[in-house]
Amino acid sequence: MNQAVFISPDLVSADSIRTKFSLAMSNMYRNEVPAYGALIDLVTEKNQAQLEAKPLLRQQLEKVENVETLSDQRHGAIRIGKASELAMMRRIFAVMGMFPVGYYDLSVANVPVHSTCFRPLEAKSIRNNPFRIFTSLLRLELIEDQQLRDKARQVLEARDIFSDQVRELVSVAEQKGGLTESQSALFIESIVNVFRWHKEAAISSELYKELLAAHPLIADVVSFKGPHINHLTPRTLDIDEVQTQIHTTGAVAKAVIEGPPRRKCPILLRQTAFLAIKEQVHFTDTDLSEQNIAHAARFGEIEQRGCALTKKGRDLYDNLLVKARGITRPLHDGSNKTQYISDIEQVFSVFPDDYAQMREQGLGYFNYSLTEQESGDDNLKDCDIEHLIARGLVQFDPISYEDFLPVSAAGIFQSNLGEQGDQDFSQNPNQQQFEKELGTDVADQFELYEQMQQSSIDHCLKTFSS
Ligand code: OOG
Ligand code: NI
Repeated sequence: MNQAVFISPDLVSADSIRTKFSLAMSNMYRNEVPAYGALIDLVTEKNQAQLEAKPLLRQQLEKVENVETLSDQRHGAIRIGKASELAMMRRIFAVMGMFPVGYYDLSVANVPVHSTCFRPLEAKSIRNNPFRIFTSLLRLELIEDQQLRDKARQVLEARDIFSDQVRELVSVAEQKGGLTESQSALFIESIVNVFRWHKEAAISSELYKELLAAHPLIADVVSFKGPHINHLTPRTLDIDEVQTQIHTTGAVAKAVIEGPPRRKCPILLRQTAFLAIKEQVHFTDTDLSEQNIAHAARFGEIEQRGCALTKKGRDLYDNLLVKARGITRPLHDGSNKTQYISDIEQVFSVFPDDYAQMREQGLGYFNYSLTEQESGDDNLKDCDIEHLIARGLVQFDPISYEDFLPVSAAGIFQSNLGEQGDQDFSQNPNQQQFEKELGTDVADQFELYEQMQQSSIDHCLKTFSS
């Protein structure tokens, strides 16, 4: 929308729609995948125990976020099949205050998709509710077998994953600048329906097997009538502890935690998951009573987030990760897990595990705020932020990383895809094409963190300059 629209007072905020949507997704997924409900309960219980045992941690968290909703889920993921679906997703997520940030090329990891993360952009909206959706678009053009590519394209071209109600409500929101309470309830209900599981496949079991052989991910996207949410992810305060307990949900834990090793001062994002459950699917050529093909797609994940890194910090992280994985590549069966953990910890020992040092070396982004200390009568008008910190008037806290990590995402994809199929995909980014199909450019994560940091600095300086 280019024109300024008149926002009527009976419209609800995009943040509140996102919050209700996240909750509705959680309820739907708990019902459909009971192990996910068990995982949320486990995470909630462990987070509660941490908060009770560590009042200091609670205090720190309260400064930057809403502790009441700590154990709510933080992200989910969908995989979609064609450009028009991606463009519509962009419009849908915008109604909930979620905008595309970052471009992820997963072909490097032998997964034929490229992705973005739809998420809130501003500190205030993130604090209200950080829920984000990792959204991947299948890249049919990467399938070598032309016949198979054409068959898959035909199936996808024929499908329409959005109801008329979805389209109408999105148009209303765009025209009016938002939705009323009752429209938003209808909107959430109709969007949750888009992401439901469909037991009845859109294709024959024969085509399913062909697609599966090409790549399990292609089968997952093409076979179904809609882009089922493939996982949701609550946030844990101690991912190492919860990892050892995932089996109590009745599911099987992924072998290793993705991302940086355990640290005193967490950085970026650590994730682990339970492996996808196998679900019976009815194909167009199978009798409903003949249930012999089980598809593994839906799983549950947990995440622990830490400090967002600057370009310099991120380059260091990426280099250390490559080095660690060069020494020991973690195997899916977990057989070299102990070795991998010891190697990655060793390699990362050069990354300072201290926020003050990370800040001094320009590795992380921080939020600056005033301390309780009185400034006295001194004239601090032209002081810079370092001086104010040295005087104890300003403090800094890490800005939380809100995005994803491509190597970790690939690890999550792969742990659930089983055998990788016949074809090797090689690195093949095409951000331009992705943005064209999305209908807009994706935002740059570094710019967003930089702005958050700078506005906190400006706020502090302004206080002393008047
Ligand atoms: C998405 C995997 C990426 C994460 O947490 O890194 C992701 C997928 O499997 O579709 O969600
Ligand atoms: Ni995930």
